[in-house]
Amino acid sequence: MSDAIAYELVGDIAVLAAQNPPVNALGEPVRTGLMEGIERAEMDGAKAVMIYGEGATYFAGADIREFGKPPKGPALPDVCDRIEASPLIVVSSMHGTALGGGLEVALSSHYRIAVPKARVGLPEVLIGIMPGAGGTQRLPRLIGSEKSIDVITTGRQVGAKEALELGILDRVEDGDPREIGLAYTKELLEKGAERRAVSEMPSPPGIDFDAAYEAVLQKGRGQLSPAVALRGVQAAAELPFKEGMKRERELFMELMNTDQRQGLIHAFFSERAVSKLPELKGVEPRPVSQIGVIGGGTMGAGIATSALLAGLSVTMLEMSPEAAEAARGRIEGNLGGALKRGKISQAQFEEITQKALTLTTDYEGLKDVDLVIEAVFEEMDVKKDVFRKLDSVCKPGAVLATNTSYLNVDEIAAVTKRPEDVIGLHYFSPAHVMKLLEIVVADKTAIDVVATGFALGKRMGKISVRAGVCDGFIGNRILATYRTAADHMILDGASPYQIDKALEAFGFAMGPFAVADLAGLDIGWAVRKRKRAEGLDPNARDSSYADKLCEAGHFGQKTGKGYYDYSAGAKARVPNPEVMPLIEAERKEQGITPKDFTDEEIVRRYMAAMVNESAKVVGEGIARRPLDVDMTLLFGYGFPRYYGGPLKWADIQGLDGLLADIKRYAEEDPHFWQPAPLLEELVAEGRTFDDLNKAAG
Ligand code: T1G
Repeated sequence: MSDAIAYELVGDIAVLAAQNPPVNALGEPVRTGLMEGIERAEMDGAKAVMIYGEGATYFAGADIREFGKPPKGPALPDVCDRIEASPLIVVSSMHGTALGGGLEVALSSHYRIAVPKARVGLPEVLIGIMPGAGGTQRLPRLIGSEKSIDVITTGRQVGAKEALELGILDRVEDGDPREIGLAYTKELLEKGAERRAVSEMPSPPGIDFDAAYEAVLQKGRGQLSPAVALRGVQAAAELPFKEGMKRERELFMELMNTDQRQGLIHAFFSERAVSKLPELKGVEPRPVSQIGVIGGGTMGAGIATSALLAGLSVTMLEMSPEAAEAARGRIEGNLGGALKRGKISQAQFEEITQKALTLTTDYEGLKDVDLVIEAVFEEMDVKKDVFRKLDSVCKPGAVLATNTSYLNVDEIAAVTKRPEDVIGLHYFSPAHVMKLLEIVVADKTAIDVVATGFALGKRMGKISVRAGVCDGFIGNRILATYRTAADHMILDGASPYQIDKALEAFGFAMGPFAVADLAGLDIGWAVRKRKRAEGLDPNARDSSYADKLCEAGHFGQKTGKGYYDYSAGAKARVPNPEVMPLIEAERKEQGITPKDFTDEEIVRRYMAAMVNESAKVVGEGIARRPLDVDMTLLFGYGFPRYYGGPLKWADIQGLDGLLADIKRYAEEDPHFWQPAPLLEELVAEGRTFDDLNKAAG
């Protein structure tokens, strides 16, 4: 008997307990154990079988680590069919998260009970595939086509209460999953309940599947799995069960062979691996329960909101009572959003705003905090002044963090007597919504301060990425490069509107110029002025058309005009007629004869610039691994998740082709298109970025 499923006969009931921590994934030993357990129960003359999970959860799905490897042991659809076909009554008792193949095992049982906190779902589309063990055939027979399309194409988790109302569960009862499972099975036996095979239930009525398919495809913004999964639900309505299962298998294998499956599974494992650094193994973070935030503007208020929602107490320091009150207003506005979305209750809102949040205008108010995050004006002298004051006020061992988005954290640390306590915590606006946190480790930052940063990030629900010190750290440095590639294409003949459209067709929610309008064109203007003041390389291409747009007072959405004219609303995407004349004048001034770009060429250049800079960032050790760059771009810059990130995308495209493109582009502009040494090395050795991820452990 496989030890992944424990077998025990309790009276007439055979109990099968999953023992495969941490999530009872349905790996080969578990599937074999289930097959053996059902057979043994029948041999033992049991009257019923009760299946449940030991530890954190009922089965949380197939073992994703098996994908792409040769199949071993019984296939899950066969295990489900064997469970359902048993002449004994089979009951599943669920807790934790019964997801994917886990829910499919439960659906092949004859009765389903769960504890109130249990959640069920078919999240396969989130990793680029679809239910492949009967979920698209059994669920619609229980809850109908439309509700199945919602559950399956969103991959959302369904709470026990809703699952009961939908008809997925037969009963919800508090208690220990084993106990409530046994009690319910006994009750069914006493009542003489019959086996109840879902596959023998009638097919659900059909709907306009083609219209539903189009709607789901549109919403997926290029992601295939939700729409393909919907065709599985359609098969349940139109075909007998066995044919429907064959159709499900065909569609499942179609998705299993897509690049998007590789990209989404890379994202799944990488978002967990990115915050696990070998150097932090066994390092104790410093205890943090009270934090200080300096500066209550959009960023500071967002950071304070995120910390308050994570159960920390926050002292907000502003320069005047009025500014402090304005900060309180922003924080309460953010919390009001959480209240409206049901993330917090009214009582929690009051507790947070009346007790956990303290305002002060005096640095003394920070003398007892465990950690301070400074979010003041992005100006080095201003930040240095703040850190001198913190150095004199904060208690020994307090962590002193800067939220700077590009300034040199070593330089800031150097003005304190405790550089080992200084770190960068770069949040992304709005800080209580965006999941990315760049943890910028300066030369002298102590290892337990790094561990403290990661512990704080985890507590705030962030995806934390370790970054080294350079201009723009990981994300903004790479952004600056691919944005420059877009600007060069404008000078050479493409329009901002064509570039936005091409990149939105590639999968970005918004193209770079629409994003710039949203963030504010004055930000890019300030960066260009700073870089010119620092001294531009004479070989670097520069342009002034965007500065002229700002000089005319057009900062994007916040002023009503930027690349687009927002008088008809943001969605209308009406080009601002003042833009193209500025661009045409610039081309003439620079003696450029504009050329046509295909959308494909636009995407290729844009991505080549992104990949090349990403390879430099990894090669220089600013990012620990390629997956760190992938997670930064996914969680901070809207990179389409189904590609897995720019470096996963590059691996799938083929690094040799990308390097060849870069070398070709370098013939026109050798300064901008200098191939990354790491990219050249990988191509020469026939290795991939994923090889580096694996080598990093
Ligand atoms: N397979 C393999 N490993 C898994 C796994 C899985 N399904 N789920 C989690 N892990 C690992 C995870 O990588 C981490 O490892 C550890 O378990 C704890 O996970 C036929 C084909 C269940 C809600 O998509 O959503 O069924 O980092 O940190 O926050 O139709 O894990 O410790 O080494 O996420 O408590 C469908 C995916 C599969 C569920 C728990 N199922 N998992 O969250 O812990 S496809 C899923 C989750 C399928 C069938 C198809 C979450 C969780 P490590 P964790 P958590």
